[in-house]
Amino acid sequence: MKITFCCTDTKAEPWLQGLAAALPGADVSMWQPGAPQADYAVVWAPPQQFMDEQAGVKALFNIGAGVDALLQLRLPPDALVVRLDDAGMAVQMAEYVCHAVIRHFREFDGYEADTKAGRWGYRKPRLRSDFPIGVMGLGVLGERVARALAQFEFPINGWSRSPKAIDGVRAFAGAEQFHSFLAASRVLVNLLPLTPETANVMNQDTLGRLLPGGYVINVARGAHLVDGDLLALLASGHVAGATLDVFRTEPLPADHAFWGHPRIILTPHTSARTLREESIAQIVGKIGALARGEPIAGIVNAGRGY
Ligand code: NDP
Ligand code: OXD
Repeated sequence: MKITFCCTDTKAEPWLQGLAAALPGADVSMWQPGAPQADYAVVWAPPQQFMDEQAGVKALFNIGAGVDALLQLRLPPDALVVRLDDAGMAVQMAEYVCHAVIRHFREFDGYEADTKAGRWGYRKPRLRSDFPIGVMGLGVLGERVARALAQFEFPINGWSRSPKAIDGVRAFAGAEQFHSFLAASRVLVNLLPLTPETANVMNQDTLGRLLPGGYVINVARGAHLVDGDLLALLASGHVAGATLDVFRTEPLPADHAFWGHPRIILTPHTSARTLREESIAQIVGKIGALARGEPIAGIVNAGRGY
């Protein structure tokens, strides 16, 4: 069996070694233009030339959960597109979002500023019931995040395409329930895939529907958020602050207004990192299942975009 590896911005050697160790007998190599046809491909943002040359692969294993970059390419018509399905990302996402919510809700930045200035002062405790949290996207990551937040006894709303039943989560579904979902939420967490339907989903109109003093946590993709609309809502006070992990252009350009904004916390696309060992184990397990003709999780529906 031949495995080709073509991942931009990724240190290839440990992946090649890990895949080779987990698939004894397989020929695992880094893709180069003109390389022979492989059976399976492990990819992250490969060039179009890779797709054109490797048109006979049976499956493309994306080493991330989001496939928006991959689906912009012309893909081999018969190849399965398989995304990472948790592989250690869900717990990281839950940590990140719970941290962001609690930091805001408990006003830890204010306390830090106070204590740095030598001030011993109390703030009036906020009521959890005043901080309903809306989680957009209740898939592998969103459901885990919603369940983790529910453990802290916040009211949780969840929004997805199809209806869900998750303990502790008030579920909304489809375009027709989107506005009610927003109107019932003060904190908005984005865990949608980036598709033509979800691009720019956080804009002046939608963020304007959150309860006043809203808080925005974007951990999905930068193109979900209209940057200027968030800045305007921060300036008007309708949105109190934001924690942003993803941006339209990454790295975030040095002159972008988000840098240094007093009410925006930034991180460099790090809320849930791909963990190599877990990911290799998952991909190798799926290659084995496909070879045995068994079903696998994480197959992308290209028409739906995720
Ligand atoms: P899933 O595919 O498991 O879940 C997607 C969810 O979004 C589903 O609940 C789906 O609804 C819902 N959804 C999709 N389209 C719509 C729509 N038009 N309206 C309403 N709901 C919709 O994805 P994951 O949870 O694994 O990942 C989510 C995203 O997180 C990834 O696509 C990626 O962009 C991002 N990500 C970011 C990382 C980071 O480090 N910042 C790391 C990993 C992922 P339904 O269930 O009904 O299909
Ligand atoms: C992913 C990501 O999609 O890292 O996995 O953003």
